Amino acid sequence: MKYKIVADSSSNVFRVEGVPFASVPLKIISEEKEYVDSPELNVFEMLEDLKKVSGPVTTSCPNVFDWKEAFEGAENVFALAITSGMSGSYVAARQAGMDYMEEHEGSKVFVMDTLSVGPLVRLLIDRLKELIEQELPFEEIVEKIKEYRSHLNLFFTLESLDSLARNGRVNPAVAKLAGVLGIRIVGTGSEEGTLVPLHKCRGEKRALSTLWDEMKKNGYHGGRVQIDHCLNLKAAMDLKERICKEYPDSDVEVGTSTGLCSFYAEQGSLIVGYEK
Ligand code: X90
Repeated sequence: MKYKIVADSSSNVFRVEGVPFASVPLKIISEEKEYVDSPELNVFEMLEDLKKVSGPVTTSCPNVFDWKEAFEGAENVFALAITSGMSGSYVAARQAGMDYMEEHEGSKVFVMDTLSVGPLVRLLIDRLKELIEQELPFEEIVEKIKEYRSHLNLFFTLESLDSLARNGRVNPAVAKLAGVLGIRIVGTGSEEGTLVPLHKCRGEKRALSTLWDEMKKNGYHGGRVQIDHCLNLKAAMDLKERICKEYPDSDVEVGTSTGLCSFYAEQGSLIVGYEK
C-alpha cells in the first residue's frame, strides 16, 4: 500500500473510510485493570469502574514498537501523535519513524507533533485523506498538512481537572479552579501544546456560550468544526445549534471521546476542534 495514515487513540478515531488507517492505542491503568483505548472499550463502564477505585490511575502512551507495528505494510506513512507537551507519544512515534525508514528502504514516514488532541487530530486525518485522494507527492502532502495545522484551533469545556492534575498534566493550582461543584473550565491549548484554562463558568449554558464566544474571537468564520463529547450529547448538540444558527453553511460534526480523552477530559466534557 502506498499511503497510510496512523494516529494514536487520543484522536478519538478508530476507522477512516476509503484510505488505509491504523489507530495506536493509549492505555488507562488502575491497580485492578488495564483499559486499552480500542473500539472494544466501553467508555461508560470504564468511567463507572474508575469512580470506585481509590488507588492511582495512570495512562501510558504507545511505545516505539507499537507505532512501528502500525506502520507495517505501508510505503509512505503520515503519523499523528498527541501533543508532546503532555505525552511521550510523539517521541516514540518519531523514533519508530526513523527505525521504519532504516528497515524499509525507500519508505517515507512523516511524524507530526499535533500539539493538540482529539477533534483537532480528526480534522488533520480528514485533510490528509483528501490530500492522499488527490494523489499529491509525499512532500507536498507534508507541506500542505503543516499549513493546514496552522489554521486549526482547539477549545474545551471540562467539569473537572482531577485526572489531569493527579497525573501531573496540569498545574495543581489550575486544577483547583475547577474544584468547585457546578464550575466548568473553558480553555484552549498553548502553542507548546499544553492546557490553558481561560474561564471559570457557573453552569453548562454559561460554559457553552463562553466557549462559542472564544471560538469566534479566535478566528472561527464558518468552516469545519469537530465536537467530541464525553457522555454529553446534549451539550454537543446545543453547541452545534449555536454554530449552525449563526453560520448556516458551516460543517459541524459531533463525535464521542474514546478512552484516553474521556479519562482526562472526564464525563460531561466537550472538546472542539475547528478551522479558523
Ligand atoms: O500517558 C500519556 O502519555 C497520555 C497523557 C495525555 C494527557 C493529556 C490528555 C488531554 C485530554 C483534555 C482537554 C484538551 C487539552 C488540550 C491541550 C493541548 C483532553
